[in-house]
Amino acid sequence: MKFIHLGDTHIGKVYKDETRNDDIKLAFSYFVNKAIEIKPDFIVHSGDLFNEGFPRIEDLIFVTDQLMKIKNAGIKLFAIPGSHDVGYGEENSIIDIFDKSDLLTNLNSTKYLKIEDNEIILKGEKYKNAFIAGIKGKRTRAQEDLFKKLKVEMQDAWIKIFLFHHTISELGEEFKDIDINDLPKGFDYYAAGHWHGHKDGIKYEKGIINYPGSLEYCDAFEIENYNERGFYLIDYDEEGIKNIEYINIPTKQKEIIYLNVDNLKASEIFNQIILRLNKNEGKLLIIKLEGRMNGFKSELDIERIKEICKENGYSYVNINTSKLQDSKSSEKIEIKERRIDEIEEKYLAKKGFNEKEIKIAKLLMSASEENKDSERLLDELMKEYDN
Ligand SMILES: [Mn+2]
Repeated sequence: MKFIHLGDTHIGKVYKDETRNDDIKLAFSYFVNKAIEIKPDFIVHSGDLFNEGFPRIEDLIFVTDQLMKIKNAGIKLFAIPGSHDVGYGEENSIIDIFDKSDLLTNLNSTKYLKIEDNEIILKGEKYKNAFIAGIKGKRTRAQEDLFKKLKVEMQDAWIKIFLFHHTISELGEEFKDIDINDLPKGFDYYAAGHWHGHKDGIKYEKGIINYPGSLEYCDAFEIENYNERGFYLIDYDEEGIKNIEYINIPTKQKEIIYLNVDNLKASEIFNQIILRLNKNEGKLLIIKLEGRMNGFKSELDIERIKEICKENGYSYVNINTSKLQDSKSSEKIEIKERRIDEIEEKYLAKKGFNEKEIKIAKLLMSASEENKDSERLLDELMKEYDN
């Protein structure tokens, strides 16, 4: 018998650039076709099916169509709400609409989850000799309480699967939002979501934890830093897990251009970038500018550069100037700023804020200095908050 594990599909308005949102949908429909071809006994989705709690109608229609295909192929889909689609008030989720229309099973609907004073009782579902249970993600920071109060009504099965949507310190101490030991024990396969990288084979008790990562890159950072995108296919029999395979989702090719602009004028930077471009058919392009340019950032015609990139065939262009300095920022002020920055960081750390919270605070503090537009700031804040 076999099942598929995927997560973080983020259908919706992830990018301002709609071509990327279409790429994300393309990855999902590729997945659905592939899954129908594989014909597993069932599929588990570890959260963030949608990018927002209130998706656009077009996104709802798209997902409905795709889930219908899975259903018509006779494949059952089990899911938990992720931090993005958990819904406001964290009571109901967009996932419930699909649960009620029988296109998926929300493992956290009232049928499976009972919240009492001191206990959270979690029932799972026995299906095709597998026991499947899971706990939803949270929009706010995970309450360790929730996991400590969790009582799973375990059932005997060939394989026991637990779905969750949180990060653990095995991904890096700074990213952790729950302690690995708070996860319920006794499962064979922990289908994890929330972490958009791809990390498999984390050992826990007698089981393993797998993070498939996002099905498509969800921002410029992911394009630059992550390589494989995909999902897991797990074979099992009466003795448990037999084999696990990571199956790739084809994404667009990417190109990253790193450029040191020390002492270059805006026109020279412009020319250097243009020289590095290649004719192509739809590549994703990230341009990272570093160093201190001669002149001012405002002299760089970012929009014109993007236009020329598109003319060369690139389907998506991101120009990262966060490490670009110009003649405005004098050395002395910079050193002073850096020291204040460090002091603020140490102060906040002493106050018991975690790294994520410090990052958000720093973003807010930098907002007035850099004159960030409110939408971009909100985007960055949400990213820090959610991912
Ligand atoms: Mn996610």
